[in-house]
Amino acid sequence: MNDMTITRAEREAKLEGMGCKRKRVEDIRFTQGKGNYVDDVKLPGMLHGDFVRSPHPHARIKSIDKEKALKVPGVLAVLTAEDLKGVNLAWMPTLAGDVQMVLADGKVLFQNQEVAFVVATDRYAADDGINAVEVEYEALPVLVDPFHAMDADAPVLREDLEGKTEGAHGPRKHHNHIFEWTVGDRDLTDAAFRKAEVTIKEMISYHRTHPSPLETCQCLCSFDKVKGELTIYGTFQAPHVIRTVVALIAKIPEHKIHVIAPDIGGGFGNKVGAYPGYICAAVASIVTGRPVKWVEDRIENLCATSFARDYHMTTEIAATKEGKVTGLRVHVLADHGAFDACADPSKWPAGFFNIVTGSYDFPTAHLAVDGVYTNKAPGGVAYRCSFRVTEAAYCIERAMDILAQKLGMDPAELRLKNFIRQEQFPYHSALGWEYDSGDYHTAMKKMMDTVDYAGLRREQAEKRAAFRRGETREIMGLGISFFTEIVGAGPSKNCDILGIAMFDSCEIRLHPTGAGIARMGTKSQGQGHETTWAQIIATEIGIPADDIMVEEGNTDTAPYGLGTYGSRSTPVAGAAIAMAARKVKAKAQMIAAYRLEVHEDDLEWDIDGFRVKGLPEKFLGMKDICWIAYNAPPPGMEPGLEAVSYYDPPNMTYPFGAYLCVMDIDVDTGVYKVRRFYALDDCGTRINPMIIEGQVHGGLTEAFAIAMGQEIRYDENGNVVTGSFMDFFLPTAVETPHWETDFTVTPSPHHPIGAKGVGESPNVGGVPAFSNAVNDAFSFLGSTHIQMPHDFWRNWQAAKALGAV
Ligand code: MCN
Ligand code: CUM
Repeated sequence: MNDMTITRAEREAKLEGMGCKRKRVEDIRFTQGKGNYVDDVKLPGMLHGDFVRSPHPHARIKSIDKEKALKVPGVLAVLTAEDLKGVNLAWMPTLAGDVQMVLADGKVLFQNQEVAFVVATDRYAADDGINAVEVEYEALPVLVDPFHAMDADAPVLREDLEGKTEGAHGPRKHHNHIFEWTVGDRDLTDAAFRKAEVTIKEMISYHRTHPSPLETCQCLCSFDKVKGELTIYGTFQAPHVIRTVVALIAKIPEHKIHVIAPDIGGGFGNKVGAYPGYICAAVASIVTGRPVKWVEDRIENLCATSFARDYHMTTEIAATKEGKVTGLRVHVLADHGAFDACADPSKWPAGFFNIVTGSYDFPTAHLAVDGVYTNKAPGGVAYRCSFRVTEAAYCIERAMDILAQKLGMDPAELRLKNFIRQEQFPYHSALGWEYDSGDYHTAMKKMMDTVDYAGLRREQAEKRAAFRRGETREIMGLGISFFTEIVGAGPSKNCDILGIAMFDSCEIRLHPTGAGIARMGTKSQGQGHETTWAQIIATEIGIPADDIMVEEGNTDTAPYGLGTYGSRSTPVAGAAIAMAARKVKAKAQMIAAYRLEVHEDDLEWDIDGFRVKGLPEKFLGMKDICWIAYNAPPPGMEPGLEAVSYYDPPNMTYPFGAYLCVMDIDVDTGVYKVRRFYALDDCGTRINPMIIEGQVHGGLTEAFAIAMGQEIRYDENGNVVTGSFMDFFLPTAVETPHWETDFTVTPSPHHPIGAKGVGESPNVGGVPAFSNAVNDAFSFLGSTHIQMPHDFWRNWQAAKALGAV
């Protein structure tokens, strides 16, 4: 019966549904040290594996001598490529259609490459074993600079591809070439450039970097010889995909593989791919008959598992002298390292980089991407990136500022002039996407009003004048970024991973007493899914979020899904949750109609139950309906109340945002200070504003790190020189600026609850804001583009080169 003693608002508040700043339920265990991570899982008889890694970036392996290592107390086995060949696992397929060595086969192609896997009774013995393995190398010429990868005399890196003129994505032009990917209309774009009144051209590099989850990559494999079953605990962002890949390459029936991703201490894309450690631990478990754990250390994580970016983007814009853009031409040189192990949907060798037209109405555009091999670690894409959208946003947002500078126009004004207008949505971009919804002018103006943009520009003009008069050594920069993202891979018509369509799923099962469990194909690594998914269900079916348990990450119980990355969970699984909830609700409505003795159509939904239209006292709450479903369902109806939905989205979602960074730089030291950072995000319907804010804070901090210093750098001999937290910039609370967040709400028209993704937006939008701030600060001294990362030393170098020091 309806509880008439509480108000509608109170009933609604009790649900803690969508829009509520519900506190994160998972934090109860995390803040008490009760999380359960892979390294917390300990199985009887468990062994530990660790890698012998190459000190050389490019060398032939003359010999590997295991003899001494096998005599080290505690060492049980040493695996090399020769051993893996016996089970056909010396090489493994990558998600990008390439193959990758699991253990060095004949030669090594990057520093710290996996050469041998030592298995021992504990980690210390494994480490002693590693030091006792004797490997004889013959150094080969090293290729570091991607711009020389396709030189006629460039060393041959991939001997396994010798003579192969076709790659996974078409013809190869050179022995170090991986693919060329082109999109757009070349002739129309060339014509636009011929007619242009103003053009700009700049080579904009987005340097190589790496995510830094607190928990590194790791797994625990346990093969049960009697049952023929393999259980893998791992830090996996996409557990089902791992299960399918293992079934395909290890030839174990898929139902006999149990993949469990327990709590994950951050992923940021680092845990999408498959790494040699997983294969070696599995093989070692099969060989020894005992569980084998592999846990990376920090240096291994930074140097060997999936890097990010390394895109070198030659960018040209054609425009009228009034500042209307007429064409965009981009050529990308993509450094993929030794193997193309990019984690993209299979058909997209450069991810969704063709979102590079950004938020602007470009009538025509052309894009070409060349992927090349170098002697660097493989990987690509991972790191809060939504498949190269980060690179694309940086490219266009930097280029728009360069164009504004050439036109002598304010960069905000140039953007306002070229935005896709609200009435143009759904908008078809020149490079092939259909943007679902947006209201860019409103967001931009809200940003400009809130920060007093005009006032900041006046202050900057005064500071510049004072600098010229020699009254100050500080310069001021305003960095605008207006980004459009594309997230929610994806519609099966254009997205798959190794042939599996990129849908996602949800199964909701309500119990007799009105509580329930929901299971998804996604896997939270810190995004708070246990909190937010229950909120969607609460609003959809009127059961309080606290009464819904959310479970992810166990392939035996979760419905098949493609996992969490590319901010796809809300756009895809979030939709599946709403659809499954609606199926449950439809059955509940039949039960209510039967109980209330009316036709279903005479019922209306009212917060937490059904009411007979026009008869407010005739009400049946969802909790009661749950009981009835198990106790006395209508005749002919199956008992129980549950549903599953596999959701294939009709389109992706296009969140956007307007960011502004105000920065002061001391030219004599290069020391910068982020005085203010404002971030307005529009991710459509907001499920949990507090979680969104947390996502934005985290993503902005990563963007700050990347733009201002974080880098995986190689010296000219191929040595990694930033392979530990001593040299790799990881901002702490001391360096991190204060974040101001704001929002507008433009729902996605095709998503059941109107929500778009948000997790990656702050990284996508943040990097150009920081870099534009630095570039804007220096622009009045005559510079057009300074490459990232903008650390103190490089800022000082820039000031010196411009004659300011
Ligand atoms: N959300 C919301 N309302 C919206 C959109 C999202 O309340 N309109 C909430 C969601 O319910 C979810 C969170 O925000 O709890 C992030 O949702 P979404 O944008 O769909 O992104 P995913 O859940 O798919 O997470 C992936 C994204 C990626 S790709 C990286 S990389 C990243 C990120 O999330 N890695 C993270 N944020 C991270 N945050 C933490 N703590 N740890 C990581 O490893
Ligand atoms: Cu590319 S980082 Mo996130 O997609 O897991």
